[in-house]
Amino acid sequence: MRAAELFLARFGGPPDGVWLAPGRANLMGEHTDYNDGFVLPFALGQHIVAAAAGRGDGRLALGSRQHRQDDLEVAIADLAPGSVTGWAAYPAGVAWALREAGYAVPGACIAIDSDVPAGAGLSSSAALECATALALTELAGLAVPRPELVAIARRAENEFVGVPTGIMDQSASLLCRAGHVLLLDCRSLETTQVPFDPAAAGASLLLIDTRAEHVLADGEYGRRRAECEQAARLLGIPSLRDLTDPADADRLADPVLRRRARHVAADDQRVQEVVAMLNAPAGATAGTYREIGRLLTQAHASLRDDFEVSWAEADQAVEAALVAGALGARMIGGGFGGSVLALVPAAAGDLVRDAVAATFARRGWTAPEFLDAVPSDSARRVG
Ligand code: GAF
Repeated sequence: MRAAELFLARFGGPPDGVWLAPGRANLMGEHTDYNDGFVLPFALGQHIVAAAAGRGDGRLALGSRQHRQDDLEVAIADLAPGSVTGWAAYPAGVAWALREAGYAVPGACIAIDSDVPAGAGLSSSAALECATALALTELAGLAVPRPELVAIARRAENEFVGVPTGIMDQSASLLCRAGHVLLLDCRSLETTQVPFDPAAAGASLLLIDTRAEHVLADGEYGRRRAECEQAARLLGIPSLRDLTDPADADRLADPVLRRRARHVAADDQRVQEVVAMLNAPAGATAGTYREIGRLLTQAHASLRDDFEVSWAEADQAVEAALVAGALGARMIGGGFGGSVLALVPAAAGDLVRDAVAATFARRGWTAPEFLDAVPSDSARRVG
């Protein structure tokens, strides 16, 4: 990517450094993070890249290859929630959140480039926050521990941009390790790196961007959060994390709340099952991945029927992938658009792609995009 060239063109000199932060996919545990539950994401090999230089006048200047018309320059002291909109709200929000956390950010020029497809549900927004957070803190010589940076990036998204997300995406971008999935307990914030290498067992991970753009801010995500909170209140528990048996959701009289609670409890359980299988003393075998595939497909049904966040293109992509030989597949992320993650025997990769593409073509839908998902390292300095 060419963030450094963009920096030169936009700001007239070389950057002091270049940082990148990855997008993420989530193996298991969807809509569990804001219920204090468990998630199992991994970082992708696709990144947001931030080329940046410090400046001492308290101003933040931002440019992006993907949003050329929307350059921005502001005084950090003037930043307040709502004061910046559009893509620049994410990096500006990080400068604001750092300031709110008591860190002095002297100012910076930042040029952004990306190969994380936007709107694909792969957390390009969290990656933008995390690349900015690393650049701003390292330029200012601030040693902020990663877990604190996660919280700062999330605060930028929740309070400055105004999107009520959980903590999964920023955690994935800042804490994941190549060849692993990250087990995150969203209540204690304890993290465990779990070895995850489907290639060693003859399988691979395929992301299918359904090209139905996903928008978290449109109200459905917030509505799901509110429903979960109400379900927990009615069940007399602090959060749905505490519903350890999905069958206990039957105590809820309201059928919608019952379904929401059942999904969350069942997905928390599926996270634990996948982790137990990956950590089995015998190591992960082809059989392990077949079983993980089965759980993926089960999770899709739960997201579609109980949590009701799936969309037509995702349902069809899952179905076509399974018919063509995938071990399992499910929608990932917030829902209502974005991507499907399929676990595929290496030999069936082309068949699955062709089958999904043909299904979309038959329905006259925009052709899907395919991406190999390789569990990769978290955010870092690269120049
Ligand atoms: C989005 C949110 F940003 C995450 O916090 C998480 O809730 C996810 O949807 C659903 O699991 O990516």
